[in-house]
Amino acid sequence: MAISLAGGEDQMPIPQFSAGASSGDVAQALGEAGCAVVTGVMDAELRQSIADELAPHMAKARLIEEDDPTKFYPGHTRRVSALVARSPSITDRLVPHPLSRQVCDTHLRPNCEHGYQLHVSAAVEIGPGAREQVLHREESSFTFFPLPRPNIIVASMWAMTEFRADNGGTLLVPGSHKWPADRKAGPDEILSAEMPAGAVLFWMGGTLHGAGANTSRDWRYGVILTYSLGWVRQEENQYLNVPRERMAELSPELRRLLGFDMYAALGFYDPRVA
Ligand SMILES: O=C(O)CCC(=O)C(=O)O
Ligand SMILES: [Fe+2]
Repeated sequence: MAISLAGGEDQMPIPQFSAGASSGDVAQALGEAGCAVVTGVMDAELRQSIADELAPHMAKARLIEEDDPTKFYPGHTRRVSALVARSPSITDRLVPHPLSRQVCDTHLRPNCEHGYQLHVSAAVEIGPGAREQVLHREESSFTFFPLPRPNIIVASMWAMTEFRADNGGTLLVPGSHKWPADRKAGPDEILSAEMPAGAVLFWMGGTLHGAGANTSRDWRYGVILTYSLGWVRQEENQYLNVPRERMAELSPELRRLLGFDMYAALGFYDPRVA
């Protein structure tokens, strides 16, 4: 599929901010465009710590060598989830990042008075030769609720390396979070979220997006953290992906954010057993 960096004449661009921008402005732009990039929010030291913590897991992750066009995950890619179990730096510094909190406070909190939760954690490397991922919406598990519906998910992608149109940078369709479910994106409506290493990209649960094709020689590396309303089931099963001992070490705030808490009457437990 051809992608256009500038987009068609009528296509709104992906809003871009730098680190000092007001998080309220970022959240507002995200609500309007369905996506937004903020540069300079993850320094080289933090990226290195994350890369070091994940390196043994990435090395063991099955590299999907052969592409199967019927599969959601393209070939020549590597994915590792359970990042709370595997990376203290992601757990402590990215999952509860103030910018993510602000964006989720704006776009999720109004629909979940008792709080939102981590929905998915995944590190994704896109290798040379990877094809485009099919465009999709993170909210596709929740189509039971008719449109227009309250926002259920906010997604973020933390750039460990540069994201470019030629190395598998995430493709986005700005504005598509307000489209009817069956409207298809034309080539002029699909933009690549180009961003330097250390940036973060946010998108709404209803925004069409997917990993781009990698026609370069470089690997594109990003950390996906998505958040959902506290009353829906998490896509990644944190109860099984976070070992009990690790969970016990976390602050009450972080435990709540990971979904290890009651949401009103949901998820009750007996502390004498748990
Ligand atoms: O890797 C990317 O750029 C996007 C991946 C994605 O959207 C997904 O796996 O749900
Ligand atoms: Fe996705």
